[in-house]
Amino acid sequence: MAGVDDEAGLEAVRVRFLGRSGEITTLRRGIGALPPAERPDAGKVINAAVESLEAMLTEKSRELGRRALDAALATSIDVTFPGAPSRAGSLHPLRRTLEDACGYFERRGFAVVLGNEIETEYYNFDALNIPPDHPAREGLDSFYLRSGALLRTHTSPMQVRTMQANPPPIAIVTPGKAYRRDAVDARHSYMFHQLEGLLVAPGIHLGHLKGMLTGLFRELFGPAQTVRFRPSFFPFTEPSAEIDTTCPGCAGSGSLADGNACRTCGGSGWIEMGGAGMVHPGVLRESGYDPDAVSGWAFGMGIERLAMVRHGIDDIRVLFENDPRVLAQLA
Ligand code: 2NM
Repeated sequence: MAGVDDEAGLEAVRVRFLGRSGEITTLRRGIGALPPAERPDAGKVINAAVESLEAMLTEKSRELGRRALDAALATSIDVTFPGAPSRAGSLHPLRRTLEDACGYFERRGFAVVLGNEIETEYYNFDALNIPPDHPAREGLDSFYLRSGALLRTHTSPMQVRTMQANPPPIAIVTPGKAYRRDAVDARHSYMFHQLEGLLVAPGIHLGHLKGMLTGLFRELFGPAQTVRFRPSFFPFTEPSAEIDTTCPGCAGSGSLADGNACRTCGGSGWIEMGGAGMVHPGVLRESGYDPDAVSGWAFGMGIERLAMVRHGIDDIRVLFENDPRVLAQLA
């Protein structure tokens, strides 16, 4: 029985001993030829042999059945087994911040305008009142193509293009990629995402922008945000300002609960989010608008910076490495 490893082998054993001309069957038939006194004992011995053989055959048959089942399970799919739960994906934190910021402006009547990342020097610089000797124009600061075109250094070219194609009033935001020849570190990347806004109509002033930005930062960072303008300079705006908002890391106090200076804002209570100003009369004129009839504000900020402040990220590279474990935390 030890050598039997399939049902056919088992049947061969059964036939050999218990079949019609099997060894035990033959012995049993021989009982009638024995002297009557010996028949009962011979019958008992034979019956015992049959019983024990049948028990062995049954046990062996069960063992073969178990082995066949194990082998079948090892190579087949158990459709009743619970599946591994599928992980749901999520929007990248940059995309979510971009969509939330654009949504804020769209709900207030602004149109979202997208455009080419390859631009001409005219739209990227000249039309924006950026002089020929400006450092941004040098090949060291911007990516030029052999054709003389370049990767846009901001999304402002789309704002000029939109003004040239549409009479005032105009209310747009232009989110998208911009490129500068910066070395990559915790705060810089050669590619980043910009959100620029533009509102041109009769009587527009910086107070309108301050109100819009206050609402934007409250939506992205929390209800206690305020906005501060600091004087600055850009060729395409006059006057120009840096945009600060209440530091969400210390609620504008500049210090933490333990008495130490807030590390997010360096203790000032404010963080810089971008630049802004009243669109320069020369830019309006170049766009076909009359600077005596309309005025407009414009602003620009980095979407990476917005997302970093929003999520408490201190290194811009986190947003480009796309480690799924990090992205899952930011979902
Ligand atoms: C900024 C800061 C200030 C800006 C100006 C214009 C345009 F096209 F209307 F002239 N678009 N964006 C602007 C103004 C951008 O980024 C820091």
